[in-house]
Amino acid sequence: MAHKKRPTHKHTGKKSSTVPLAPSSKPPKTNSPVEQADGSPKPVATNAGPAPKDGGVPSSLRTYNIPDYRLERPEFRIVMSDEGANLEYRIEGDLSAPTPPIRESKYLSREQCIAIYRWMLLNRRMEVALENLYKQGKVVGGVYFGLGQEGCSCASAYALGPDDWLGPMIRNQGAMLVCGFAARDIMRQYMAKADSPTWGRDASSHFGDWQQRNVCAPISMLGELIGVMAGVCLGARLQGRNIAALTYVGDGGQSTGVTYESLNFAAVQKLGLVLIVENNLWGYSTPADMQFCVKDLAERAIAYGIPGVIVDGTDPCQVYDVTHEACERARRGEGPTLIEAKMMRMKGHAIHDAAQYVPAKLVEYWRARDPIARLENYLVNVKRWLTAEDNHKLIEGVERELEADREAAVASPMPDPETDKTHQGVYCDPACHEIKPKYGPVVAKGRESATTESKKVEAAVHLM
Ligand SMILES: Cc1ncc(C[n+]2csc(CCOP(=O)(O)OP(=O)(O)O)c2C)c(N)n1
Ligand SMILES: [Mg+2]
Repeated sequence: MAHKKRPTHKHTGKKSSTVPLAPSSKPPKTNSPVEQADGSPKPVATNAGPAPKDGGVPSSLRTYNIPDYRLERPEFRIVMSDEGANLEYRIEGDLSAPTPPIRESKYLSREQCIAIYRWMLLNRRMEVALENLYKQGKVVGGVYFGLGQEGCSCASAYALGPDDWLGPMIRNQGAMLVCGFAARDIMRQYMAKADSPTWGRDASSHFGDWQQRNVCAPISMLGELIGVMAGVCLGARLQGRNIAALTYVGDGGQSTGVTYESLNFAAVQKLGLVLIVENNLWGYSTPADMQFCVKDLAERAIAYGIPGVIVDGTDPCQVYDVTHEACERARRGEGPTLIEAKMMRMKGHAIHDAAQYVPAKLVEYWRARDPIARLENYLVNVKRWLTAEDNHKLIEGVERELEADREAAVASPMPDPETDKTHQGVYCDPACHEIKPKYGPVVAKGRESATTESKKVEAAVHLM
């Protein structure tokens, strides 16, 4: 595996809030009735129960709030009509609302916003290139896309610090770019080339880099990566450090048993897991409305006893701000956060799926909320942080980089099983590499009592 040091994203010194997930900056003007007078989001009240006759809250009923940063709250449902060959999904509700603006970030500087925009562009253009490579017969297996989800993927990874970890899933190729993989690494991987991150042994997204970039490989069994990332946090904790570990699960995958077990474990142990539930409205061809009964998946946080928050997954500023605050919480040792990012998967499940089951009106609605077009408009026309000419140059730069990477990846050799003696091993053996703690000697430490004297013990835990 080619190792490259994990890039770090310098913060501009804009201070973070110590109150987790409570926005204070003035958002852009909007007609949307989703804000309170001070500009903070009107929380979603859940589990309120019937109001008592005198207007007070009865002591037996509890009320929970989930902050919701979105600047619009679309109200529609995807319902199934008919059956068999006539099965059809249709929309019930209103899809006529105008596209909301980008919410002003509390933390991101001009340079950082532009950097995220560039990552998103690279993410998208790389996936277009991958689609073409597939059509040219150069890809071994399928291709997965994060179209429409680039803002969520790139802006969340951008919030990670140098000691934090990433556990990407299939829609998070953008996050892998942000965390130091090059487009050519991802392209080589899809083409199963000899110099791909797994030397041609896997032909899609199952690769990471635990040595340099702090990236755990995706796990196809949905939800399983959450426990691994909780384990990474626990490993770091045993070495005396609280870190943030960011991972993702879909609206479908979040229903798995292991998601519950892992998040509950992280909550109880106060591990720095940052879980983004990518609610992209579809799990394969099943609409989210047919997968669960809660209105918002962030509500699930209540049952774990951790903070939950809703963001517009097509607004990178919202995604960055909540992920940044969740990471800070994690690094302070305050435990996990569940972030629900609402958006739509704008292609089929993978390249083989034409997604004809998705109602055209829904595609139109979300296309108007394209994260790249909106951020571009925000940077060029709203903030005037990029001139049209600079934007043009930036796009050209991305295209040049991508073309060079595409050419390099195509020119890479295929593996030769006969002659490749170095990379035959599928499993690690003791001679393969040394497994050692990353942050320091393992210390046994009481979770709650920082005053308990730490006891140094032999490194008994094999991390990763
Ligand atoms: C435990 C488990 N069950 C089923 C699958 C098969 N599977 C792979 S992707 C997928 C749909 C996932 O939908 P979602 O979690 O919403 O993620 P999205 O593809 O929308 O990003 C399914 C059912 C799996 N990989 N793992
Ligand atoms: Mg989904």
